[in-house]
Amino acid sequence: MPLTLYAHPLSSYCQKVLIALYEHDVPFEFILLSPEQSENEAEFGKLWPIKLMPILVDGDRVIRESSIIIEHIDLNYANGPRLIPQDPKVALDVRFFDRVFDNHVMTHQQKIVFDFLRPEGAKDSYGVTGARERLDVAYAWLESVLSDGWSVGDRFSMADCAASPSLFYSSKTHAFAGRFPRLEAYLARLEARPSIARAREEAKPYWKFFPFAD
Ligand SMILES: N[C@@H](CCC(=O)N[C@@H](CS)C(=O)NCC(=O)O)C(=O)O
Repeated sequence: MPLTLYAHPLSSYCQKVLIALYEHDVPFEFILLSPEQSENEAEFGKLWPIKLMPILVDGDRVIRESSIIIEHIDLNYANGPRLIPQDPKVALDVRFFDRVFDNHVMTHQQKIVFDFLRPEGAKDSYGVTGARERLDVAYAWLESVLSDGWSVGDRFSMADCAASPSLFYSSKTHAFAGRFPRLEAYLARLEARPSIARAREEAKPYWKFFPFAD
């Protein structure tokens, strides 16, 4: 039975999973989640009442949470080098960096975007200032640990799938160009990767909906 991904091309966490699917060249059906496709949204809500995309349906299994989806793809459909290395110690590093990009970059950059979308009178400038401060701390830490390769050594991994949308979007919401050269160079390497370029290309028709689009 083919895999089915419920997602939207502009969503950062969906891009994270799309990159993994493209890395392994896994065929799947894409179900677009958007207000215009209410039947898709209704089905999605039944499969995952928390309603955070993406989710992957594989036969009678529903897999939620982007990192778990990538682990599932890597475990069952790997086609080429694994995104979670089989050496458990290296795998732990990959999972750690995956958490860093999700929790300490993506979360704060999303806070800035969601606050921008709030109506006047409901904005949280204190929270946004804190998010920007935390991003600067995360950027500085990443700058101090990143090498000239990927997040974990010289092997592309799940951590890089997470890094790509996190850093791409945060570079728009809270710029690091000119301040953190290693981070900037790492994002450029990510953007040149074919799986990532493809995900980015597919998001282009929706780019106008991103409030910090340039
Ligand atoms: N921890 C989740 C986060 C997923 C997430 O935040 N998805 C966003 C899109 S990037 C979403 O569905 N937002 C819809 C909403 O907040 O209502 C994961 O890793 O899959």
